[in-house]
Amino acid sequence: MNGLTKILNQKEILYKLIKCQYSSSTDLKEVFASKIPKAVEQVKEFRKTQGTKVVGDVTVNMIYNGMRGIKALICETSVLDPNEGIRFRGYSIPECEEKLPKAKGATQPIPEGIFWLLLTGDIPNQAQVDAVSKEWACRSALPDYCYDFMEKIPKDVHPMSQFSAVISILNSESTFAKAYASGVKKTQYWEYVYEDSMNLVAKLSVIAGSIYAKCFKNSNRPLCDVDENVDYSLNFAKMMGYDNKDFIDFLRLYLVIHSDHEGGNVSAHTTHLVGSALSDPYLSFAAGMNGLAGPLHGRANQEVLEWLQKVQKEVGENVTEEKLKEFTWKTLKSGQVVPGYGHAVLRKTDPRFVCQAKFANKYIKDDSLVALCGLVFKVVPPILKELGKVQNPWPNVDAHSGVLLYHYGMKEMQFYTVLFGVSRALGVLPSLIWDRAYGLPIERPKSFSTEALIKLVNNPPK
Ligand code: HAX
Repeated sequence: MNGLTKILNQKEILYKLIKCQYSSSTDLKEVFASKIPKAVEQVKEFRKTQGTKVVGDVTVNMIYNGMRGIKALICETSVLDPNEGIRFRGYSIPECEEKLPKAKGATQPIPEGIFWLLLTGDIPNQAQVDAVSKEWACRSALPDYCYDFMEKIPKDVHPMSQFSAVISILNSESTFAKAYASGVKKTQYWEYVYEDSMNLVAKLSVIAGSIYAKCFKNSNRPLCDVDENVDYSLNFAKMMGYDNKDFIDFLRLYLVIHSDHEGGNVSAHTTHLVGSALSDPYLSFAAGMNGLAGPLHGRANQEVLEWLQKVQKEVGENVTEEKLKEFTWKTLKSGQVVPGYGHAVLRKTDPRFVCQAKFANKYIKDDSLVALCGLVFKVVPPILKELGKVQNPWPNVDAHSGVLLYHYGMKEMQFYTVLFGVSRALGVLPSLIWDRAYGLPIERPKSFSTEALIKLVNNPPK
C-alpha cells in the first residue's frame, strides 16, 4: 500500500468518526443514561440499610474449587439457573427469539437487539435496532496500523491470539483512557466506556473478518466494505465471504445466544476484573478474550469439531453407537475430557445447545457431522454419568455450534472461538458500562496460604 492511500484511509476514518459524533443515529446512550440515577440510588439505599447483611457462607471447599457458588459479583445483564439455563434480563432464549427484532427478511433476532436489551433492560423496537446497525456500521472503520499489524502476524498464529492482540493495540483509540488522563470526573467514566464499547463492538466484526480473510482467503482486508444500510451480522458474514441466507441467519442467532452467561464465567469475570483497575474497555475485553481462548471455555467449540473429526477418521463415516462408546471411553481413559459436555453451573442440557439443535433440525438435512452430533448427545451423557465424578453430563453450547458452521462451509475450526468472542462483547461490554455507572471500585478479594487457612479454620475469630 502506498503512502497516499494510507493518508486517504486515515482521513476517511476521521470523517466517519466525526460524522458519528455529530450525527449519532441511535439514542441508546440517552436511554441508558436515563436508567442510571434510579439504579444508583437503589444501590445506595440498599447498601445503607442492608449493607452488613450476610448473603452466604464460604467453605474451604469453595475456595479450593474455583470459587464455585460464592456469591461475590454484581451482574445486571443475565442470570444463569443451573436447571433452566440463561435468562437475558429475565428473558429465556425462546422468549428472546420471539421478542427481539429481526432484520428484514430474516428469521432470527439480531445481535443489535440483545446489546440493547442487556444494556438497558428493555426490549428495543425495530427503529431502535436499525439505528444501532447504522451506528455500528458508521463506527466500524479500523485504523491502518491495525491492518499493518495484522499483516505482520504470521498466518499460523492462532486466530484468537491475533484477535486479542489487535484489540489490545486498538486501545490507543480509547476515549476513556484519554478522558481519564485529562482528569474527567468519576461520575462521567461510563460515558467514555460507552463510547469505547460502541466503537469496539463496531470494529470487532471488521477485525474478525480481516483475520478470517487473511488466514483463510488470502486477502489482507475483509472481503467487502461495511454497508451502513444492513445489519451487523450481514456485514460480518459478507466480510468473511459468506452470502448464504441460512448461514447469515444462523450467525445472527449465534451472536445473540453466546453474548452473555452471567458474571462469573472466565471471559466475563476477566473483563470485569481488568476493567476494575480502570484499564480501558479495549484492554479489559482483550484480557477476557485470552480467557475465552482456553480449552475449558470458548475454545471448546474448536475442540468439539476436532474430536468429531477424530471419531470419523478412526471409526469411518458410518459411526455406530457401539463404536462411539468405545471412542468416548478411549478419550476418557487417556485423561482427556469430552469437549462440549459438562458445565461449572448448569446441571441440565444447555438451552443454547437446544436452540442450535432446533435450528439444525429445521434447516439442515443429510449432514453426517450434524447426525454425529445427535448420536454423541445420545451416547456421551450416560458414560459421563457412569464416570461418577462429572457434575453435569449434558451438552453445553459448544457441543453444537461447530457442526453448523462447518455445514455452511466454515471449515476452519481454529476460527470458531473468534466468533464466540465477537458475540461475548455484546454481553460483557454492557456489564462494563454498568460497572462504571455504579462507580464500582478496584476488585481485591482476600487470599490465604494453605497454612493460614488451616489456622483460620482451627482458630476462627471470636
Ligand atoms: N469430560 C470428562 N470429564 C469431565 C467432563 C467432561 N466433559 N466434565 C467434567 N469432567 C470431570 C472434570 O474434569 C473433573 O475431573 P477431576 O475431578 O478429575 O478434575 C470432574 O469431572 C468434576 O468436574 P465438574 O465439577 O463436573 O466440572 P467443573 O465445574 O470442574 O468444570 C467444565 C466444568 C466445563 C470445565 C468441564 O465440564 C469440562 O472440562 N468440560 C469439557 C470442556 C468444555 O466443554 N468446556 C466448555 C464449557 C462451556 C463454556 O464455558 N463454553 O465457553
